[in-house]
Amino acid sequence: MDHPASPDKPLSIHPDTLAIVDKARAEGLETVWDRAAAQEPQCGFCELGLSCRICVMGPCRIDPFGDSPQRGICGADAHIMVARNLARMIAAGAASHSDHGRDLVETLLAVSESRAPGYKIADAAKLDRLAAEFGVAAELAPLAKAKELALAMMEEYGIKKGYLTFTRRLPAARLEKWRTLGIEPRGIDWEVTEMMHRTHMGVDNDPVNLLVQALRVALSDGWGGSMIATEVSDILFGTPQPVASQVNLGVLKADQVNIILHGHSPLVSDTVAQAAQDPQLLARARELGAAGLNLVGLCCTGNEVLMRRGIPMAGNHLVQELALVTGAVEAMVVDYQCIMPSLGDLAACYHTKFYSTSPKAKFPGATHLPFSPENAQALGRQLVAQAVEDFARRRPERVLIPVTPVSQISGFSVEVIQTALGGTWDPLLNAIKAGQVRGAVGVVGCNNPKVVHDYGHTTLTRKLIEADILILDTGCAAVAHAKAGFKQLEAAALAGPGLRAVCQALGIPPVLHMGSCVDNTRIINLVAALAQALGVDLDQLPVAAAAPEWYSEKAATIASYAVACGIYTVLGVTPPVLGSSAVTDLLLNGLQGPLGATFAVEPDPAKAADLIINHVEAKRRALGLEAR
Ligand code: BF8
Ligand code: SF4
Repeated sequence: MDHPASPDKPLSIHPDTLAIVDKARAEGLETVWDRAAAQEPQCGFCELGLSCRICVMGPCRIDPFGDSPQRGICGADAHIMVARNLARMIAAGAASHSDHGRDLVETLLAVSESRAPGYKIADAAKLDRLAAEFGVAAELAPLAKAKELALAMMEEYGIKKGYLTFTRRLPAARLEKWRTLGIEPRGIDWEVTEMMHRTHMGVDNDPVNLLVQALRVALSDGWGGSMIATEVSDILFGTPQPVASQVNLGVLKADQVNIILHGHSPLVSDTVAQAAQDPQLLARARELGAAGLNLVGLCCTGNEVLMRRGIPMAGNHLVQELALVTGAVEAMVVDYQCIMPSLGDLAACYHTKFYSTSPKAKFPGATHLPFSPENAQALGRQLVAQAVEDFARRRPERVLIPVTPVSQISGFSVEVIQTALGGTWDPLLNAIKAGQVRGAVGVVGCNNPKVVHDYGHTTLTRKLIEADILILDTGCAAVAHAKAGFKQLEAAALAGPGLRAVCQALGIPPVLHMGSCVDNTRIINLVAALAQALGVDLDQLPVAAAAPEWYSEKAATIASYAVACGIYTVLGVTPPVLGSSAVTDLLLNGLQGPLGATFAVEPDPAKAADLIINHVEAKRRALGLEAR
């Protein structure tokens, strides 16, 4: 374990988190940190990737010290075992994002057929742009165009077409590298399915061949499923624009009905947000003594509604349980991904109702209200109406909202950044060329109880902005940064003199929130656009990525597509690969030749910052730019 959990060590850098962990302990409630401690010591075989339960001849494990056993029962050695495990992890991450994207496409189709009363085409200009990209006739009326686009996007999931349309946004040199290596993605479901096939017992037993396919799976996520999720969400809910909001547990209100939107999809949360504006429901809340209806977000559903509606953010991954322990929540509404199965038990300790809404994701202790495009509007209203009634059941003596919120600016889509620059990338490229902005880094990903909560994100990012590096963030990292105040205009003062001047001239913070984890595709689109504008491949740019506190299979997939795009990527938590020298060497060194980028692992975020700064300066030097 990189950062052993210990009762003597602070669990988090944030006062709201620490205060509510104390409350949970005082009330005898278990949280993620207690369960992490109870798992100690974690399995050393599994940490190294040297355990396998792919088939029931096993489970098998391999002795990392060279003693027996050195092979699984089928004969798989350490390299095969580690590569198969990592490949399956990446396939699961790609499947998660891509299945989320599929839900958006199905809803777009339902809208086009007038079957989805809670949804509409919110950004017709974006619909037009995407329709053109997918070869849909420009003269079609909006709904007919939406239908053709939805059907064309469905083909990206299949096996007929053989390539992904969004990859055509990339420089030809990058596509050529992928073709040479055999990793140009052919179809979203195709790549995931083939990966699962190849990791079945007795199929692909060449670690390099397995990992090459794992990169292709990751790219089918980045330039396929995730990108579809982002782009269709923009069509249905609007392309994000800069929006002022707030963050931390202080966004919960002691005198209001509090509803938390948690998970990853904007589909359900948007209809709840619509219902929360219903004057009748607001009047009923007032009748029951509430001052208003307060929606707040958690995790990436929170990022979706923050980016587009300015709904404040209660917290990130490790705060999800604590939000319930405030005792101030009438309803937690979840869809899927990163939702702890412990939430039902915690909700039951209070008056809180816990609602699961996806037919794909049920939870213990949850009231299951399956949403569909057809019923979403009605169910959104039902949820808000019930939450209002439950306000009367709240026990004020059990409520603790320990802090006041921090302000933040969010909503930096690629479109917004380009508009802020005057419609061209030149001002940003000129600032990079002049050395005012040294480069740009995506700091993304999760929380993990192995790392002091949000210490990795904030330590890394603080050092990078001091070094005049612009930060683009998403997911739980974005929440960490917002809580630290990095998303305020005043945060320009924390940046080095060059970046500070650029931020002040443009009226932006030094850390730009680009959205949820599927919205990491906004970052790769931005990097691809900069490469195109400069006439270089992506690996030549002074850019990098980091996931200082990652935990999830999805994060492994994102990191893999970043590297396959040519973006140097530093992980703060060691992936389970050290049991194979061949796999470890491939990830840390072997991809440099074919892809121009590698992974690095550095648990200390201050040292990770140094790695990244050195990388950015080296890339500047190679481009003939002034370097430090
Ligand atoms: O997709 S950053 S903990 S909430 S996996 Fe999950 Fe990680 Fe958060 Fe969003 Ni992304
Ligand atoms: Fe063991 Fe091989 Fe089965 Fe894995 S696939 S559990 S190593 S026999």
